[in-house]
Amino acid sequence: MDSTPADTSASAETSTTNHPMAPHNDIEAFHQVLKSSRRILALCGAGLSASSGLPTFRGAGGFWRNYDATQLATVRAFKMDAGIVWLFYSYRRHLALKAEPNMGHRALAALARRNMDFLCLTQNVDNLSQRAEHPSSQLKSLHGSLYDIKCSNESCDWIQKGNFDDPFCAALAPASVDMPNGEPLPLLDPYHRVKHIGEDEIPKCPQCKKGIQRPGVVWFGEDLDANMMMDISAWMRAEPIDLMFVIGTSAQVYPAASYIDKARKRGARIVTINPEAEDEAEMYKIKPGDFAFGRDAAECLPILLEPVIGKPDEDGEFGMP
Ligand code: BJW
Repeated sequence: MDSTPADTSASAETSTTNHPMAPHNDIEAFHQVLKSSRRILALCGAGLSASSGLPTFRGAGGFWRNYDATQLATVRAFKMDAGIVWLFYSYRRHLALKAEPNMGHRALAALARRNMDFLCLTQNVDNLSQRAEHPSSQLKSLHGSLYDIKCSNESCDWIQKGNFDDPFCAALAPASVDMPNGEPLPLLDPYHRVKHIGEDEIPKCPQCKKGIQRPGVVWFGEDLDANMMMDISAWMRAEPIDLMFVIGTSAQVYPAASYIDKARKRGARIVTINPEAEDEAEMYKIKPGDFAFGRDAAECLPILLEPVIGKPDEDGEFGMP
């Protein structure tokens, strides 16, 4: 049990009729709220996978070679240089294949197995929640998957699910190199020249034979899957929401971030888990009745969810309900 001293800030002391007073980082108080919560939503971001060794998008680690990762996640970048964008995604496919789901992924998966009314929205494309055996009906991958492949021709609907080829194709082999003794991968050094990869070296779409294959992720300016969005809206409208977890996300990208306010309007108390959550600049986001834990998600989620999922066994498994 955490022994963090009770917070005495103004926001933590505020209370409303619906939300009894509780310090924002009081684990005992959070456990009481969790035990009385049935409909639970989560929004996850790159910080959930940080402890598995996968870089986040913004802040430290948000650069790949000398490119801003968010600038590479665009149709424009792919049209300008499909080869460099594919190298970025091939590297991330390789890294995520080697990574292991952490205790945060496992704890959320265990919560889902125990509570059919828990829905998890993940912005992550790394497949780690799936590998932690999060039930697929309770997991919505808002931004697609590194392991889905689509056609770059907007009028072609070809999609291949679950392609784990590593390297994805011969030209992308430099992104799948494992260096001895933890030496840095030459590809990551911006001063290391990489051979230009032409579009003719990237596999063509087998259906339309016009477009080249591209990662099945959602880039800026692209719509999220319409059926998935409708499912999420239906879930949110069906009944009030008791609690929403906001885990390891900067909540800067829409429509993902908009689910926080939507859940709040449906009655949810918000619990944020993010090392920055208790920074002074972030405290204004904590409304009366909310919780915020400025900690690593992998370390914190098992503690927060313990009243529902129990303690993990020696293999780090929460077992079946
Ligand atoms: C830890 C930790 C530890 C570290 N434990 N935590 C409304 C207003 C304004 C703009 C828009 C709007 N609606 C739509 C837009 C446009 C745009 C948008 O949101 N722009 C913003 C930049 C303002 N959105 C879109 O274009 C979306 N499409 C869309 O809306 O279509 C309709 C439309 C089209 C055109 C115009 C208008 C509407 C699509 C968004 C797709 C985002 N795609 C990416 C790439 C996916 C593929 C890939 O992975 O490469 O998704 S961008 C990138 O950001 C990726 C992420 O999923 C996403 C969110 O990032 P995330 O996960 O929050 O990561 P970070 O790095 O930002 O934060 C990590 C956090 O973890 C930090 O806070 C750390 O502190 C924390 N952390 N260690 C816990 N151990």
